[in-house]
Amino acid sequence: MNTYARRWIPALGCALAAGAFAVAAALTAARRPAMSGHGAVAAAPFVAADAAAREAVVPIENFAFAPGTIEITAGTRVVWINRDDTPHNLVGADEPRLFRSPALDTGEQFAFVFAMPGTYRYFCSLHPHMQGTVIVR
Ligand SMILES: [Cu+2]
Repeated sequence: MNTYARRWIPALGCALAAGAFAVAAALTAARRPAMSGHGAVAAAPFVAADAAAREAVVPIENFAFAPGTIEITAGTRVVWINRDDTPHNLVGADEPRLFRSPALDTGEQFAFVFAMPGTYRYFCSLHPHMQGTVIVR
């Protein structure tokens, strides 16, 4: 093996490994897009072309939206699920109000598709200190 080949083969190996990792990450993200808000946010660049996977889930736990701020791409459906024993709801904070959910009991969910880029604040009108933000790119 000459010096040239010895220098380049490890570099090629690294590039292939990096590519394989990116594909594996994309597959993982596409199969599990809805387990948490954080995961869905991280997955967004990988699954943007897959309409079925464009969903982000925001659990409501311990009187908080978790995570409180999510970043998604336009067209993503956001699903909030109440994991508390107390009813909560979701109200768009800005006028005109984009959405206002009914009170969600334990295990109930509410979904909204964010079609347009922007920053959308919302809160729980039953507990106004519960606030969240959806950033749509
Ligand atoms: Cu609440």
